[in-house]
Amino acid sequence: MNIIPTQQILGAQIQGLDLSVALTEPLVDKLILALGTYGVLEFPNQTLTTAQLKAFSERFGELYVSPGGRAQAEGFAEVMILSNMVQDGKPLGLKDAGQSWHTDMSYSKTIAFANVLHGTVIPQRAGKPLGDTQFRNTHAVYQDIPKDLQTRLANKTITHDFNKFWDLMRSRAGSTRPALSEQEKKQRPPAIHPVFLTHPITRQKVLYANPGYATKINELEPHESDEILSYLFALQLQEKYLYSYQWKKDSLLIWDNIGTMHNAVADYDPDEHRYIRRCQVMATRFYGEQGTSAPKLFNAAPA
Ligand SMILES: O=C(O)CCC(=O)C(=O)O
Ligand SMILES: [Fe+2]
Repeated sequence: MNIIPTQQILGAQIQGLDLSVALTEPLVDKLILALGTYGVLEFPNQTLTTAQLKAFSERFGELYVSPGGRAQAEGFAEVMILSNMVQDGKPLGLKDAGQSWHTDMSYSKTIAFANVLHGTVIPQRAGKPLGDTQFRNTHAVYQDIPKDLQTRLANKTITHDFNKFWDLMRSRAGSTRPALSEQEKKQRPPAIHPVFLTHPITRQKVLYANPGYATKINELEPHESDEILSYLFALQLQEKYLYSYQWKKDSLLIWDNIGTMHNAVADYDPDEHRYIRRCQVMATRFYGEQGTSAPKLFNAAPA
């Protein structure tokens, strides 16, 4: 296996692995270390059945099953389809997933660790791929927060709410997202996490405050909370933290949901097709009863 860093703020390409066959545990541990270090890993030229994608993803931790059952791959509750394609009048998947800056599952008590996506149909125009997935480096953002603010927010927490992102997406022109039912709202109550998390792999601090789900800093007056959240959102949206991943057909991408936040670029039309299968790996291996305030740090098994 070769790890080729992009030399940008995030990202590395992993060469020389066939992900359709089971990897050894030391190799998986090396990938977990690389994921913490580079935030986004691309594995080019992978041919994977849905069962193989699930089997590979499971090596990183427990897989998420969406309670609504939306856009599931047939026969695989843990695999979701991201696609704008329609067959016999039926959408093949979710067509507008993640189209604004967010961190997967920050609204959940059990947060997400890694998202695994395998892209088999990538839209193109004039020879250029469309539908990039963009990332920002939350380790680098933390480093740039002024020391006095780091200290002030060190013991503060943020409420993350699933409804915030859903309502934002619904308010967009052309959205076909239905309003959430009372039951769906109950299935995803808001969650509270520290403003800064200790990353379980790098052991460094990250800012955990994404614009998609973060609604308030719980210990501050509302006007102060609004002011500081706006500041933190603007800070992390600076260009210097940005890495834009341009999709290649048959690439598999894994990203770390603790050390990055992301955005799916909606720059393609309905007849420019995209088809990606996805497994969400939850961070249960790092967070026990204490939740996100006390991570179990990652230790690679001896090779
Ligand atoms: O489709 C993409 O590029 C990313 C969508 C997204 O936000 C996700 O899968 O979590
Ligand atoms: Fe996402």
